[in-house]
Amino acid sequence: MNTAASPSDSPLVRAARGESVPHTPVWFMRQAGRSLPEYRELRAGTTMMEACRTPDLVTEITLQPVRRHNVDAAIFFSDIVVPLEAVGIDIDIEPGVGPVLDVPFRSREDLDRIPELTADMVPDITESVRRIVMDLGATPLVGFAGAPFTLASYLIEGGPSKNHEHTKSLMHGDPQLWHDLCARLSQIAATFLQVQVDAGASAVQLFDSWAGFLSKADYRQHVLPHSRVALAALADREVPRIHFGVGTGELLPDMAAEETEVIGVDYRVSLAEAIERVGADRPVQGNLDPALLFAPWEVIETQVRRILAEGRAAPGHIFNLGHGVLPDTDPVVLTRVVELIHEVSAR
Ligand code: 1CP
Repeated sequence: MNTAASPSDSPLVRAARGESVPHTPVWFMRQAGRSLPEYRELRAGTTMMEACRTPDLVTEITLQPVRRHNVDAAIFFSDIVVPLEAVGIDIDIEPGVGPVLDVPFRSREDLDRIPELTADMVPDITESVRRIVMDLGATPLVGFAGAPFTLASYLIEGGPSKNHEHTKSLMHGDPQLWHDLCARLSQIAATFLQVQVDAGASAVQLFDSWAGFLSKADYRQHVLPHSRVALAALADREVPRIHFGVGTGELLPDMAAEETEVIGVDYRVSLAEAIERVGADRPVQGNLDPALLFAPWEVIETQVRRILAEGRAAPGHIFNLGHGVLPDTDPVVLTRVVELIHEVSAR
């Protein structure tokens, strides 16, 4: 539902700036993907990485949830490791697993093998974004990148990790190499975001999915400074920046110390508590627990109403889940949630 004349005047962008909105805007992390039968059909026979680099597929997959659910934004269909593959890293996205590397990155020589990302390495991303933006009209496209720590974890562990032990061991055992690696990754993340914005994305989100595994001290010293560089690289583009991490309740005040426009909140902290932690002058995004989409409708409705009410304490609220849509989620429920949010929050 978007009656704005242009994406820059859309409810999502207005909420991110703390301006008045006709209703609370909503989109869902992982709204494109396995919860949609039309996605599964389109993806059949194509690897995830191939799909991410094919503008026809990226455009259609990005638009599918917008058409179906009437959400207030599209999220660019790609993956946080796409820019790593684009600079020549041998990385794959395995079905049911996620990003994997045959040879993990753990030494100075490994780092020297990672070049900087330049826009001419990802012409397909520019093309995909341009096509999507043309089709979306006044609905904004959210571009995204993985934050340096989360990207580093995949590179160093060689795939998804429960404990991030090699990553933390390198962070503390060779802080100089850690910082050099993260500096390179923040350049890659920044350029990936800039390419999307320059092609027409109206907002960006930096995903630091695994930051919740860090102590506050490690986050401050070894991680946040690099995310800051990636976020600051967008400052002159004048699009709202959303900074999101999973399990980051304890880190919210530090995340809010950055100049980003919106703080993403995961589902482990209530939105009311999160607003207290980030300060009442900051727009927030979140935070329905994606697992609750499997509960009876009355439960979902109560939670949605509670989150909308709590969100009113912030100058802007973008409704979202506290993490991505789970693959077995009934898409009909997602559409109903969007309707409910639009109805309850209409001003
Ligand atoms: O076969 C498939 O359908 C592949 C599943 C899939 C999809 C649909 C992966 C593999 N990535 C994606 C797309 C994707 N990834 C999007 C765009 C779609 C949308 O949001 O609607 C986005 C924003 C991401 C970002 C991403 N990839 C993150 C950050 C967000 C998050 O969920 O925390 C992370 C951590 C990844 C890595 C990744 N890629 C894929 C998987 C299964 C994972 C996670 C693996 C793990 O647990 O470590």
